[in-house]
Amino acid sequence: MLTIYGSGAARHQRVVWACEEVGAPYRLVEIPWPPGDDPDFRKLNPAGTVPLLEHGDVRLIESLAICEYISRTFGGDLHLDPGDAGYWDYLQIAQFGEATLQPPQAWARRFGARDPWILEHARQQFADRLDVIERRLGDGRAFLVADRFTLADLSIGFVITLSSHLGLGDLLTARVKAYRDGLRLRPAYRRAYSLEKVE
Ligand SMILES: N[C@@H](CCC(=O)N[C@@H](CS)C(=O)NCC(=O)O)C(=O)O
Repeated sequence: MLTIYGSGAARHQRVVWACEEVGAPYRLVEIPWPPGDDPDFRKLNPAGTVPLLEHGDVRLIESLAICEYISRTFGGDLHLDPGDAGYWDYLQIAQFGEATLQPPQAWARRFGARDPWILEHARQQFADRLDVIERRLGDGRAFLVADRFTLADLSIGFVITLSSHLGLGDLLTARVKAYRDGLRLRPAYRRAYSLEKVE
């Protein structure tokens, strides 16, 4: 049994989604926001961030590393291996979701209400970075790499799903919205986000 620590609408949703995709058993421990204010949680993760995964002796604190651990440990096919066709694309797009596409969203969320310049800058940066995904989807593909659902989709899907709730949804192009809507129809996504229906 995996133990996933999460808080509100945060990156632990990637991990729950990955568990649902591969059928990994898990329990979700919700802690109040901000997680770093909980001294007991800080003992487990000094960074004070969620997600945190505990599984036996394994303790991991990076959402994408956790998702890959889950895929590899529970026989999932969410990951690619070096040597597989599309591996470098897979690696880059999965990391792009967390390292490049997500930060402007965080700036908007955290500082946007306080400073209009930061909000505008964050919106512009988000739109520019999203263009990488828009172009990739330009040939009509359903998944970002390897003709199947992978952690690249899960990484990007988490960010673009959240963007609508953070006032950035208007920056999603029609093509990106269609891609997002396809991901949201996945049974595992619906279970992870407890959606009765896709709006
Ligand atoms: N790169 C890390 C980022 C973890 C992270 O920053 N998580 C946010 C929630 S989405 C957090 O816990 N922030 C705590 C805070 O802002 O106080 C990952 O992908 O897991």
